[in-house]
Amino acid sequence: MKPFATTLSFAERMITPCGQRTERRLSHMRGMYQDIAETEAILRRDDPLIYEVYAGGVPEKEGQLPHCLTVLYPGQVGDEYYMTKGHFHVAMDTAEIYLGLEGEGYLLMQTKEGDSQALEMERGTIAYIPPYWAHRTVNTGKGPFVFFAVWPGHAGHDYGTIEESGFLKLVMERDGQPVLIPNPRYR
Ligand code: M6P
Ligand code: ZN
Repeated sequence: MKPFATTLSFAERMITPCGQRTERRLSHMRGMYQDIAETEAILRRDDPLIYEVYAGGVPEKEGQLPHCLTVLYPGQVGDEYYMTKGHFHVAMDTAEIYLGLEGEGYLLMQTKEGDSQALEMERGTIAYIPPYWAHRTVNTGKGPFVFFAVWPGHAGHDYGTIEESGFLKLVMERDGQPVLIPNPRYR
């Protein structure tokens, strides 16, 4: 492999050239939002784009540092703000760094032992996700929440655990403000 550089376009909210662009629509997140009836009602009308991920083109291999740009759009399913699926790393003892670039939101984290933490993120926030912590971002702002992420190449994405158990905390709008509440469906 040879050294290379790519361009993070702040205006266009993308990395060029981009290794791979992944689109997550509401239909890819069925059952992840609290209000399942509202999810299905929205899906009968439309399939909104929740977020996009632009990969920087580095292979997910030991020794490498894959990185990407995530653009999480503003919106809600019922009272719950748009969010990413969230994941643990398959290699649990691997960390990750997020750098906030635009907009605002929360970084929700939790361990399999039931510890939970939420960090507020905005432009300039460097958030450190330690080994063993699952991570999900939530957009609580009016515009796109955009952040850059870097993680070890052998980490791998485990989505199944979160699909089954959910996150400990939900980020909901109450009286126009984001509030964190315990997830009644967490298992
Ligand atoms: C961040 C990183 C990526 C991740 C993306 C979207 O940019 O953690 O590895 O893919 O967010 O989150 P998710 O994979 O949970 O949908
Ligand atoms: Zn990760």
